[in-house]
Amino acid sequence: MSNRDNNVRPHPDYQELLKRHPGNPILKPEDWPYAANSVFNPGAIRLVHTGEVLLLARVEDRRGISHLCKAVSADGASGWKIDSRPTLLPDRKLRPEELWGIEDPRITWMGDLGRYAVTYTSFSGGGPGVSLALTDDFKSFDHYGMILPPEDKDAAFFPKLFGGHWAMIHRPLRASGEAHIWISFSPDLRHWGSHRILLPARHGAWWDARKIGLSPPPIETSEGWLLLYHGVRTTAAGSIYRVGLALLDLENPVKVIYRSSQWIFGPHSLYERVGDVGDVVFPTGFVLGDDGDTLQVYYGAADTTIGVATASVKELLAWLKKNNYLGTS
Ligand code: BMA
Repeated sequence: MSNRDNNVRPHPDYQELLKRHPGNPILKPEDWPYAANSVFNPGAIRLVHTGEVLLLARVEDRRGISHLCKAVSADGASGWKIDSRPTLLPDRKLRPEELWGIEDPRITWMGDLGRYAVTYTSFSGGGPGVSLALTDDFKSFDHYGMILPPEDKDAAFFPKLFGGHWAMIHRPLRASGEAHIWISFSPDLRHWGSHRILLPARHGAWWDARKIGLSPPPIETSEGWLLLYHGVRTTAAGSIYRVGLALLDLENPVKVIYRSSQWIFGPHSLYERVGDVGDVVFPTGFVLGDDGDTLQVYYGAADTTIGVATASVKELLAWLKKNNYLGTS
């Protein structure tokens, strides 16, 4: 542990682009209506019909197996109504690929389908892969099963079609331990192809060397698709999970326009530094405010609790342009 805690602010030269909510962590295992070891890495969406914020949290029990549970709030920070029972449980009989649980959901509203898509990690006997379920109400789910085999995770859909094809970002892992961010396309959400690397991990001492992955689903802005992505820095004391930015072309999302040189958000406060897995901030969801600019970013803190931080899309884009470096070395 370093001396960084809740009371120590970053140097003023570092612009604080993501501002932590003063009530963080906003959701903790103690808040759950039933026994939970940890609640973290939530998918997030603003419900189309009510405007409420819905989180689908990863809940880990004391066997080590995760399931998903929803929490709904009017302002996205307080007054959470949490399901009294798990919302989506792994089912090892019906879906054997969910043997060791389901984790880290991302949610996209698919306007053309009029349904929500939940992409999540299924922890199978052969490793983690990407699964998909569609839902109208977060009560019943249409399961598509595992759509990308192990090892793959950190997947989310774009909300729109590109030339008649759906697009998904995901993160396969190589046997060497290296992991880049990929993009793939599908005519039907079930069969995926045209795979290619979108953002390669950097090399050497970089904050995002060797292993990176998508954080929340892509955010549509007037200048392109804004990505928040996590980089994993391996140190003698363990891994540090931090978050950077990239911007993709609006019409052609395989084209990367900018990529941040520095990270914009890292483990800093005590609840991010200490927990089941210390030094982890892991954003998995966002909602955009009515002003079309204010982002609420939801993240897992130290694989134990859930935090929210606020950012301005305009500020993020302006900063990204000034801190752009597309190289990898
Ligand atoms: C990653 C993910 C997350 C987790 C993070 C830190 O590999 O699988 O579920 O938050 O590790 O432990």
